[in-house]
Amino acid sequence: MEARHDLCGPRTLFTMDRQQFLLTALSASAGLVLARCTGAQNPTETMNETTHAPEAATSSKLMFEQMKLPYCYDALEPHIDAKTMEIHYGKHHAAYVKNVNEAIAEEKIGAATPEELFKSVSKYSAKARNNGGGAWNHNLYWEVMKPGGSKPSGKLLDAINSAFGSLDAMKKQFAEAGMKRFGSGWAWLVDQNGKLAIGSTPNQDNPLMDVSEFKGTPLLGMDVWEHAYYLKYQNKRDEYISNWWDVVNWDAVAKRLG
Ligand code: MN3
Repeated sequence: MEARHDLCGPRTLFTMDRQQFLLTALSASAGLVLARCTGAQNPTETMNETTHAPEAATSSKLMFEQMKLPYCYDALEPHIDAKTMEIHYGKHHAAYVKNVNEAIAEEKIGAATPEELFKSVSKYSAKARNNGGGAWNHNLYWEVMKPGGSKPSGKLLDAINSAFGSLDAMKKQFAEAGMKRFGSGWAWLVDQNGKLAIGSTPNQDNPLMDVSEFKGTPLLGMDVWEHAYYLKYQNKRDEYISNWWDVVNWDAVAKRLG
């Protein structure tokens, strides 16, 4: 496969083992652009074996998967630094995926999809709720970012203007949701039966969960846990949020709106 982007500087061809081949095939089938990163910036090197998708294909049980990062750890710099990305994706997210899959097995959770699990998440353990949210929310977070970002247009921009008056007004309200979330959590732009709305959830909850006060179909999600920004921004969550817009992939948001 020919890389369409040159995000990661000089690189050499690598030999794929079976695992990498499967990941590559999956990513290609999902239409993702594979960024072939080098050395420590290769996200596949930190992926936990238990998080891999091929196992899910052979299991009838629900299994969360950690998406292949479609860009390198340093690709969102200077807004999000490489070290934060490496730890966030390789450690935090990988652990959520591993732990929710453990909880599904331990509690014999019969849901067929993450959405189905979230709809009745109050029936299950804190382990299932926190790690299920963590696994799903971060896949969305990686997906709605890309190097250089993009701009909303068409139907999505119309929906934003209709709900909030303007893109700037929407960004202001979203930033406030992120700032007002005390402690750890997420800010969300959601679709509520055709109307866009903004809100936030604590910890790793999301608007698909029955326990959430704020509900809807997530279109855009911003992680406001300190682990998402502390290395670079320390206590300045407001700076992380204002810089984050420069890496938002509005094309991915538009796809979710459908
Ligand atoms: Mn996080």
